Amino acid sequence: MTLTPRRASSAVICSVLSSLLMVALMSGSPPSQAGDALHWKDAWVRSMPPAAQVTAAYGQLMNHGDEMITITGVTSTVGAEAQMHDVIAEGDQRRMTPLTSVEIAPGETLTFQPGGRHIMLLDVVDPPLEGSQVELCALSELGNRTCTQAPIERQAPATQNAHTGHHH
Ligand SMILES: [Cu+2]
Repeated sequence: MTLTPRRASSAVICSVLSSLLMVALMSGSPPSQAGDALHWKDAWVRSMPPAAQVTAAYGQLMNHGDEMITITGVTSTVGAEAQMHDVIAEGDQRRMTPLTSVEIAPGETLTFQPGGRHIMLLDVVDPPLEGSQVELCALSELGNRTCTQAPIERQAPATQNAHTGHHH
């Protein structure tokens, strides 16, 4: 008669222990070197007509590290605010939707490009001239900033390895 309750309580202990183990595994990730692992490539900002207040920035963010990097925001010296946007199809319509965070797996590249994911620069009061450079930074979940100088261009600049599709 005592076997049944004993079994039951050891089963409870076992499930408590395994959920404690789960918590330990999930929160015990080692410190990340995300600040050094992330690199910008081919960033550029679309030039804007004099009265415009909004433009977009593009480029690639490469994760050269061996851990997932979560991008939680972007900043720029142009505009009061920068947002990451995705473009989603809704029937025949294509609509922009803000991205609060984007994960970049080890060895992967996050691409911001016309027609796809892009960076929106909002509330621009003094549009930068074509040919000038502006700063673009990506912020990671761990608080790292990865910045680049992005030229103001009318259209996507030609890239040196556009046809190889291989970086590294
Ligand atoms: Cu947008």
